Amino acid sequence: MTEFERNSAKVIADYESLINRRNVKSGRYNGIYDCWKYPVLTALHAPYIWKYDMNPETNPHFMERLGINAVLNSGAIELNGKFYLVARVEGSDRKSFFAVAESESPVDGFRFWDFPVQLPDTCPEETNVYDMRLTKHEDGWIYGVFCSESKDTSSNDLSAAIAQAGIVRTKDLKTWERLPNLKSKSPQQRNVVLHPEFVDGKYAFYTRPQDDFIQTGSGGGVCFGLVEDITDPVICTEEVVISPRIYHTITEVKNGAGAVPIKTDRGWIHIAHGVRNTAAGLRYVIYVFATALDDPSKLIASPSGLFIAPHGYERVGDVSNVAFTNGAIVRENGEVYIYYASSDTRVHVASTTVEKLVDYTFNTPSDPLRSVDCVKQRCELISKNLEYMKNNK
Ligand code: M1P
Repeated sequence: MTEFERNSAKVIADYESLINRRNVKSGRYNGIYDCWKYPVLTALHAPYIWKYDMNPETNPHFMERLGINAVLNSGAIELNGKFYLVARVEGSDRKSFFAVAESESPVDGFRFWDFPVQLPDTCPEETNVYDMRLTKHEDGWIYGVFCSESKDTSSNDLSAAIAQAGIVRTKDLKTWERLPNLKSKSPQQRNVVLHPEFVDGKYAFYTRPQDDFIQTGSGGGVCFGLVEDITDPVICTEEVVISPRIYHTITEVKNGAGAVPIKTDRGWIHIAHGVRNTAAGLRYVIYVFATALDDPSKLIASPSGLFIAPHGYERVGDVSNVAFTNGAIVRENGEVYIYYASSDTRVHVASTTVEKLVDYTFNTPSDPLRSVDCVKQRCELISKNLEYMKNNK
């Protein structure tokens, strides 16, 4: 057996056993959602035909020719009973691209299609693309809104970049039409999400204005704005803050919309991310808030604190201490699958139901913002529990 035959056989066998591995619940309990043990996508889920030259004559050592560094932040959608993740795949050259992974199951078996998404090249200055949110819109299209990153040529800083919201649309995840980037008053935008329904007859966007590529500066949080014409997407209303950054909370440094909001009887439930600073650097966690059904820009519930934090090995990766989501699937039977990436390296799934999400969102007390009041809040819970337990021995 040649080196090529031996090594290629192992790579193919390992790949198939990874894709076919069944997932199991991790056993971590909080009553709100179940975490699943194995990541649903990692760099190792990238097909070998993306990386190796499969011809023994030109690749006798069976070397990787184009490496994959990470698979992270994925949009998610269910179509015709199948589950699709449109993941951010980062090559070992640091450039990200989108690729569709398909499965019959929401928790395992995701296999990438042979070819990554080949976006129409309408934006010559664009260097990098990432973090697509997939919105099944009531106009009949599936929209992908993503970060389009270009070099900031007005700056002497080699790393200076500009983030904008790119927009594509598709009916089948195969053919993608590129629309112009979203225009707003903010110099930069990231973490932009399209609302699935028209609001006042217009397209509604959750935005995250920012002064700088990394720092949001004067950007006050997750905002909301309307667009008249999706083929000429200009925010025509004032961008109003709907989930603000708040001192000494999980959103102090910045926050951003995540999955497309979930419509429930009680309101739109948003699964977003918040960022705080620590001596060890930024910490990204996932949090939840709700807005009104008749006015998705009106905050109506703000459960206190974080919803999902990076746990155990999830805390380590290319950008450590990060839990980030940009996709969730809500099934007709009420099951909810939240796809989140850990530390910009791999994609996990947590599962819950609409009923539990509503309970969590509307029955978790909000953050009283001061330690003394947090203690009061906890003491109230303890007292009620002791009373209840005494009377129900
Ligand atoms: O590295 C963590 C995340 O950083 C960015 O999020 P934000 O704009 O809120 O800082 C995004 O680039 C995201 O891709 C990344 O996971």
